[in-house]
Amino acid sequence: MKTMNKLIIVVVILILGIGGYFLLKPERLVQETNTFEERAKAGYPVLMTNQNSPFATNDFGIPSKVAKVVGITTAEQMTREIESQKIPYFKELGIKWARLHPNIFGTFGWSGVDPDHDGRNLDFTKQDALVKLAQENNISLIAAISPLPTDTEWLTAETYIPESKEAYFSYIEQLVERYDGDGKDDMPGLKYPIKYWQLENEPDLHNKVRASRGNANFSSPDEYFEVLKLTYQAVKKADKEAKVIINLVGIGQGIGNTSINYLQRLNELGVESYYDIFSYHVYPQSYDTFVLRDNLLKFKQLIGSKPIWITESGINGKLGETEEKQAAWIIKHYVFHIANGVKKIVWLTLTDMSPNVPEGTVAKYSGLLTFRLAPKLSYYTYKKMVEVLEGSDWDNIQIIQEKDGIYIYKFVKKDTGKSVWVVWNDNQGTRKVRITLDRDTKNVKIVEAVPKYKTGKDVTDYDTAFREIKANVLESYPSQLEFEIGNIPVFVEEK
Ligand SMILES: [Ca+2]
Ligand SMILES: [Ca+2]
Repeated sequence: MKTMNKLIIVVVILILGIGGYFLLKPERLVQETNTFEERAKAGYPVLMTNQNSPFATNDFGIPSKVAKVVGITTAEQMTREIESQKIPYFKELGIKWARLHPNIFGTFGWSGVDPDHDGRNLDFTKQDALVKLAQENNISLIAAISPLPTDTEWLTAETYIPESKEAYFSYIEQLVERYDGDGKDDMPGLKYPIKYWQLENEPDLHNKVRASRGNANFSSPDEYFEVLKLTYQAVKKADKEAKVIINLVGIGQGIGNTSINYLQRLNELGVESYYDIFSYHVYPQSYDTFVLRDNLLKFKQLIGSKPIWITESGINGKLGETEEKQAAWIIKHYVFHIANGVKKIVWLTLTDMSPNVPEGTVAKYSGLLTFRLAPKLSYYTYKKMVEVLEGSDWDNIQIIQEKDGIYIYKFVKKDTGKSVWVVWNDNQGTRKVRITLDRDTKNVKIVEAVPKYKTGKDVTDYDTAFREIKANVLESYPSQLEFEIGNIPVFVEEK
């Protein structure tokens, strides 16, 4: 703090009494505290206990279509619905992050807070309710910004680029300012600020769909870049620390190289100066790890050193596929990506989609619960995964093996220093694997990551639902562990 400023504060405080201190404190401190730690000490909002957890789901808000069907029109109704239908599962699964899609009821997209699009008199009633509900339940939010937030707008809008750039800029600036937790114009009672803002959901897919209907420019890379530049500048103006996330639909799912071509064009335009985190979606039509690897490498080649998040993911569990396959894939998907540098992975949905959704819809059966809220095997596997891996040192994961269809990774728990290996086998039939234990490891427990039943309905006791595997300890130093593995991933935990 400059001496002159200090002097002015002291003088004002002397004149106004202690009220003068509170009058001046927020603004002064805001200017000078740049880190979360400093702000915590200064008594400002912090969200950082959750910060590094990679486990997230998209399913905290209510999709606007669903809200319409069940008749939700107010913030109170929305809150009650989320409290009863979603929060209990977030808690039991141990998930601390939620990403808010732009199409939810109470969206952070432009129409959600400023329906007349003039950048003035923003109404945050529904957004505040979402933020309050999240922080009361120890959930941190990733929100999506969009010039066109509703389901139908991107299908029919004439232009993607905001008519008034000033109004759009003002919407973003006020939005970010309200939830950044710097003490200036914050939501009253804000404890967990929003520091991650994703611009738009799958703009490349929107472009592809609109092109097929005769408007090839709509949401093109050039248009997205235009909006991104505005967005990035407005976000940073309100909050230097905030991170801007760009998003693409991903590879596969019958959309070929749409995302790759789109990203190449964005790169030509100079996109790297206008985002902090790259994100894409993962809905493969294969349960094999090499597909995940192939897609990740393709994107990595195009984004330099930017961090990567996966902001939606799921696997269909197509009709006729087993619950076991879906559950096993969750482990492969999370562990492979986390070990290869992906910092957050958002699971699309807690529950399967409504029976009215057409068969073949890419994520219809990707829920952890059935549409009737019965836990599937994947529910217990997700819970187990969070239980075993949460609190790992995420910057210190060893890739032991990624070849011959065998994948072995080693995590270290930050609080105890104990190791956890995750192992799976993508080959048909069983394979023998060997892992070398740490020098001081005495006991390990090997547990399958998927319950030993056919469906989640058969699981009556979580604690005894997972099969333990016996291993041979080979005469060597450090000890080696040898065991057989089929198509269910296992955790090897140091005890
Ligand atoms: Ca307005
Ligand atoms: Ca603020």
